[in-house]
Amino acid sequence: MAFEGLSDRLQDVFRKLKGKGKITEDDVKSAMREVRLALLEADVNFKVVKDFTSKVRERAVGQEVLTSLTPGQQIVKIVHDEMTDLMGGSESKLVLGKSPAVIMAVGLQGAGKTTSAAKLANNLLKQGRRPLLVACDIYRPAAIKQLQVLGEQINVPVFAMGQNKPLDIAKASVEFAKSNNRDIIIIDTAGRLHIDEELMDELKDIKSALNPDEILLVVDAMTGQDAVNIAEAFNVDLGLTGLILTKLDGDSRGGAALSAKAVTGCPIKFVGMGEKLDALEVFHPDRMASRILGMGDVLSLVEKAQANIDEKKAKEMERKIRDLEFTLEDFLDQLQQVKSMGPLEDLIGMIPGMSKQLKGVKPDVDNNEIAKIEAIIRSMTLAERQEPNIINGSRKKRIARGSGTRVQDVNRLLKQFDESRRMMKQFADMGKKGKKGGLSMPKFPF
Ligand SMILES: Nc1nc2c(ncn2[C@@H]2O[C@H](COP(=O)(O)OP(=O)(O)O)[C@@H](O)[C@H]2O)c(=O)[nH]1
Ligand SMILES: [Mg+2]
Repeated sequence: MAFEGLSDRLQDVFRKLKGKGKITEDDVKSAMREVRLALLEADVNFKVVKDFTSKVRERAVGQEVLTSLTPGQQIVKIVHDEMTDLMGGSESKLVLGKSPAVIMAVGLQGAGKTTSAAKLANNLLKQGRRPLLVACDIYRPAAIKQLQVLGEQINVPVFAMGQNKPLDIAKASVEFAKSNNRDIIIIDTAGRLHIDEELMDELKDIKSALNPDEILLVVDAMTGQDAVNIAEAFNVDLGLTGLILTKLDGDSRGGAALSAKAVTGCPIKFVGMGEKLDALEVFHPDRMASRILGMGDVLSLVEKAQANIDEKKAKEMERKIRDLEFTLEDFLDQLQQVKSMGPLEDLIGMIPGMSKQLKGVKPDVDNNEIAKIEAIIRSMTLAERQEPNIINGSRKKRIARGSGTRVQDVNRLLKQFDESRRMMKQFADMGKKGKKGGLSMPKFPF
């Protein structure tokens, strides 16, 4: 995960302050000196660092005293707020006007344009839009093929015209979108190893012809300050509307995420968190600041859970729980959903305090535990899943044999299931009495 070094160092700084009942100006000064070093080491632009620390120092020294916080917590809060501000304050949404709306992905070679274009199409598709991917990187035949393969994976059509001029392809794609009822065009453009004039001219021509709603620069977070310099250059020539910062799942030091907005004025709109096509996240400055400061990222966690749990199914589940109709079959279904949220390691990293504690601990156990439970339920007949009471001794033996587990394991699962079913009913009843009454996530017995 990116930011690890920065995150650790900042947490050390704050730990020193936390125990203190009173914080002197000297404490603040020395803390800010360490924050400054930590940021510079994370490859944050030095001018940005200077502004940042002086803002924090000013607020920390002349701070309004919040009675609910200790002085140490107040400084953490000030740093958090200023860091949020630094990264743009609040989320910058895509602004898509006309139909078809046009999004252009630009950037250097290898930054992640093609992948991000497909990820973005995938996100928009999930929001009920009808995107069209357009292959304007004509210089390598493999680039067109790459986009076509990705498009196929997510069921989004790809408009390609071989090695025709990118400008002509872009123009033709608008007509194609209109006659094929696609409402968003996402143009994957060519990149070079360095910024060059010929490429810039090509991009400018496409821009003037299509008047894109969004021109998103895709930059690799691993390139640190270089990413910011690249962004500045593209912005001067093209007028960017936002950035997509990729490879934040790698061990980037984080400098690009922290400096980009301040240096270029362009907000980061999305971050790439992996090679898979669902690994593009909306960038939330406040959550990113929380993550960097080791405050966890509860909101992202909640959102992730929500996106993966089918709303309708959840409602139906809630009703079943309330009426005690919740069966092992449903339980299995929910396990699938939890699994679809991704590896437990990722989720754990987002829970406050957990990432630090669990560093180096392999949560394999839990994944194995899930696999075991799944195997046991799969070895049951449908009748058994729906009416666990009928599972007697000989049935248990059969189930254990079928799932490669022991009778004790089957017993434990049945007991846990029974307990959690009772607990869930209590929660559901409580929810019903409360204002909203929504069980968004079931409680699991492990
Ligand atoms: N780990 C990781 N890899 C990424 C991410 N985005 C892109 N990549 C990888 O980076 C490489 C270059 O991506 P590509 O989309 O072809 O770059 P392009 O030349 O700008 O079109 C590919 O191997 C991608 O799988 C990301 O967010 N995380
Ligand atoms: Mg490409």
